[in-house]
Amino acid sequence: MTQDELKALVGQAALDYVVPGEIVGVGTGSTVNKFIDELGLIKDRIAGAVSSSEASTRLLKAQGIPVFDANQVGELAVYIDGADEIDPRGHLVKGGGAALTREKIVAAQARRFVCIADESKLVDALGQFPLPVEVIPMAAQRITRQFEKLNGLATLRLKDGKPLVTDNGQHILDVRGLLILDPLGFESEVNQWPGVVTVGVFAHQKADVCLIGTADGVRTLS
Ligand code: ABF
Repeated sequence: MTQDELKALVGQAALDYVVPGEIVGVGTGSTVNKFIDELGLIKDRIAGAVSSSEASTRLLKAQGIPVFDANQVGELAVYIDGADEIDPRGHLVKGGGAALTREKIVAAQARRFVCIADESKLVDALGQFPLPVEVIPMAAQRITRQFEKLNGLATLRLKDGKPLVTDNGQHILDVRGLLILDPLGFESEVNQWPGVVTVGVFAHQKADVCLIGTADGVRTLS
């Protein structure tokens, strides 16, 4: 099966975790886009969605699914989102889609975080994928120097030759060369560096269930 078919497989499997009549937390990325397509087919069985990005909001609205602001709703039953890396304990690297801040916010609002991904995302330890970190622009150089002390090489993410600006008006550093053996400790450490908005390690907000698309079907890790 192609990677796209594996993404479609888990996008459909995630429907099993949608609670009828509830508002669904929806992530960002190409795998989640497959889930949004499936959600559109059952839109009459849900109350709507809380979205983690402007991109997902556009796709949800195109499916005729009402989109609520996070402040309009209380606890969500479930949050469905992809990832760039998944370790054996469900700790994630996220942010390849530049939506990590709102993703972490909506994940924190849900009772259950279901991560959907193809098997290429499974790793023994986080860090091979360049770690996304959303930063306040004025702090980028100092944060870059702090990552150098951890043997990390941070580069500013560009789009059309200019610094990418996130939905929150901030910039993204992608950090190469890290080996994150203590995701919880690493997330806590980097989170408190001045100017860091969100670090793309989801350990405090790790996935409760991972649906992994494989050639033999969907593997459920929990
Ligand atoms: C999003 O899913 C991002 O945090 C992560 O980078 C992305 C993975 O994208 P894809 O499903 O396209 O591989 O939540």
